[in-house]
Order: sequence, then C-alpha cells, then structure tokens
Amino acid sequence: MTSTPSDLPHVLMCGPYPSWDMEALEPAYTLHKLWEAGDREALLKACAPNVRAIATRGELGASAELMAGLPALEIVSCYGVGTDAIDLTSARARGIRVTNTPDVLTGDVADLAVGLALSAMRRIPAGDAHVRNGTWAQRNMDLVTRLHGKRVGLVGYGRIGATVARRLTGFDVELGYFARAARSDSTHRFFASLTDLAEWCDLLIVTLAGGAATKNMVNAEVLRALGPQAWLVNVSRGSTVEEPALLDALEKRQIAGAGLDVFWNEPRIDARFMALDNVVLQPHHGSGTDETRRAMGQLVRDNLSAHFAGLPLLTPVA
Ligand code: 8YV
Repeated sequence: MTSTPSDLPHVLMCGPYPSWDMEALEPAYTLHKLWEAGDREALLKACAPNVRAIATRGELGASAELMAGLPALEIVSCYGVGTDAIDLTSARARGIRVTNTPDVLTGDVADLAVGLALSAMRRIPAGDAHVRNGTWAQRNMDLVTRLHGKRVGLVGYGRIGATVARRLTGFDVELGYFARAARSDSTHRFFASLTDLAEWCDLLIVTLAGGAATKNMVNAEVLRALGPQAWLVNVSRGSTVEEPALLDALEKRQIAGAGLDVFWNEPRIDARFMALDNVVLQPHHGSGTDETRRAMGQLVRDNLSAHFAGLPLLTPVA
C-alpha cells in the first residue's frame, strides 16, 4: 500500500475519534488510519517517511517501537489525560512533543467516582433489577450501606482527587488522602501510608495516574487493611490495583464491594468479575460524556494546529 504525499501534514491515527473530530481532521491533515489497515505493517512502512504527528487515545498510547519507525515524527497528541501508554522516555530522547487532555475531563471522572461509590454501596443496579424482574412484588430489597457520614480515603490528590473531595463535601463525609506529600491547599487529613489510610476509611477512591510508579499500589495488604466493611472505587487505571488480590478479596468478602471503571485487560476483563454481586462495573467511561469528549477532541486538534503553526502548545506533557 502506498500513501500519497500531500502538502497537508501527515498524521498517523492509532484509533478512531468520534465523527465530529474525524470531520474536522480530514480536511486539515493527510490521515493514516491504523485501525482500518488490513496490513498494519504495510501501512506503517508506506506512511513512515511522511508522518509528523501521531493522534492517539489514552488506552492506545504510542509505544517506543511505533515511534522508532517514524523518523519524521514531531508530536504525539493524546485524546485522554493519562499518558502511561505513551513511551515518554523515547519521546523525550528524540525531542518528540507530547500533549494530552487534562482539566476538560476532570469533572466527569470525579462525577463517575461519586456515582460508582453510590451505585456500589446503595446497590443501585441491584435495586433496578429488583424492580424490573418483578422480585419487588415478592419481597423488599435487602438493606444497603449509606455513603453520607462515612470516612472516605482518596488515593492520589491531583486534579481528579481534589475534585472528588470537593464533590464529596456535600455528602458530609470525613475525608483523608494519601499522596506523595501533604498538600497546603487541602484541609483534609493527610496519610503518609496508604495502608494506614485504608485502615482508617470506609471507602477508598483511587484517582492515581497510571504507570510504573503506581503499579499495584493498592495491593493485598492495602485490601486487607480496608477490611470487610469497606468499599473500593477505582477511576484511575486498572494497573494501580493488584487485580488478582482484588478479585480474591471480593470473592471472599474480605472487602464489602467495589465500583470499578478500569481493569487490567480492557475491554476483555477477567471473567471472575462477572460472577460477583458486590461489584458495579463500568466500561472505562470516566470521561465518556458527550460534552467532555467534544472538549477532548477540540483540545487534541488545537494542540496539533498550534504545533504546525509554530505556536505554543496548549497542554504539553512535561
Ligand atoms: C479515555 C482516559 O477513556 O483520559 C484518560 O486517560 O483514560 C480516558 O479519558 C480515553 O483516553 C479515550 O479513548
């Protein structure tokens, strides 16, 4: 397969964006669509000399190998805030710029964290099924657990963690957090030990960035410290939680339950999750609102336009 060099900058897209983004990108760039290629290697070989930008998504990233095959690459623009799937070391070594989409999705991810906490603790999906399948006519639903008045531990206190904290102040909860250091802009209780935070709280909400530094941070010991009356919510990356330990803890009721938006093997997650009645599952949809996805796409395009116009990037990754 040969690509037709054109005057428009060549952009390799790792996966599709919504139609409104594709419609805006098509006239501005020569797009090479990796997901449409019957022979991925052939497409890459044909477009490699011309590709100046990669447009990717959080979960697809850009590997060292992919970037190494693109000698003219100048920028990787990521639709998503998490850059854990982009090899930043390789990018930095070659002076390849990287952008992401922070801020525009913070409120949505925080909303989903609160939604998952309520869904899991109040068992909202089970209540919905109870009504729909007619069980309500036979018996009342079992009692559930309240959120307000509880102790909530935030794992990570970045943009998303701080926004979850703000959302939850309306729930009259007591808040604590685990982060690299105490934050001068937070009045909530700081824990230098994640295990201590887990022991203290009734609900642990993980908002960490993904990557090697946070891999398996919520491990078997943290889950043991959480205990059988406490809940876990994860809206960060599947990698931050030691998933086999979580599955064991859920199956053995060593923790009360969980609300999960992220997993180790997305989208083909461990089948053990499906058999559990103490988890609420979401398909990695923290930023998945129409409003936010439009803003994310716009930010990807604005970063690409700024780069090719020689203007400062809007949201460069340091
Ligand atoms: C998206 C994300 O699911 O921002 C991130 O890091 O994981 C999400 O917003 C993803 O990037 C969309 O493809």
